[in-house]
Amino acid sequence: MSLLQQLQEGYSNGERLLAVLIDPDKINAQTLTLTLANATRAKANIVMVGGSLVDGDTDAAVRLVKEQTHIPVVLFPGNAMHFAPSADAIFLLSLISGRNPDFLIGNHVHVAGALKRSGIEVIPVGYMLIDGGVATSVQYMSNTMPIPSAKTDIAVATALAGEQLGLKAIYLEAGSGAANPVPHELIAVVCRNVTIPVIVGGGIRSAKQLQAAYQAGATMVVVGNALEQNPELLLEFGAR
Ligand code: 1GP
Repeated sequence: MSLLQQLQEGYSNGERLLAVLIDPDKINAQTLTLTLANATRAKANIVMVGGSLVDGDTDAAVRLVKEQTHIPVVLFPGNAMHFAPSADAIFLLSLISGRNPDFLIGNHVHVAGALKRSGIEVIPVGYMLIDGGVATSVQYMSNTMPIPSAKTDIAVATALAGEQLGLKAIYLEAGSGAANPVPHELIAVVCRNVTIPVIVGGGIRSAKQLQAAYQAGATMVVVGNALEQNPELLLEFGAR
């Protein structure tokens, strides 16, 4: 079964899927080993590798992760340069909350041939930045404004447009290290209005916040920053 099929099945069955995000620039060998061991114990469904600013070698990071875990690795690219053929799949992000053509289609054109030649699974995702209370790297790097977190009508219309364009999932992103995760109400109203899986990430630091995102209807929740600081947190995320 492809990863997209797993995501869709998770959506249909109301499963609570978990993604662990690894930033290739912040890999510390000891923390990585512990994080991946805990990810297995917490039954994480995927390991995402990437970020909005990656300076190092993404493919080397993916290979390092794959040496240590059987959990599928999905690329989370900040731009076309972050393609790594050794990953199992890529979230091909179209930044539909923004109006920067480079992140809607430009980078995709640059990497399209390499993606096709590699045979990697491509999962087209509508990526939506939601204001998380602080300016985040992804806002700066993409030169786009997030949707204000109280403007649920704009979020719903954007997510619907993404679904109507044929994107296979919606990613509600408060930004890595956000002060506030995507609000429960916004997740809930988006989930009520689309019929594709919703992925939620950014600023999730506790089991309570994780549960809140699932209760609001998220099919998959992404956690990164908090695990860099404390990989043991993953053990609390196992009983979700
Ligand atoms: C960021 O959604 C992811 O792109 C995860 O965010 O690092 O804040 O968990 P955190």
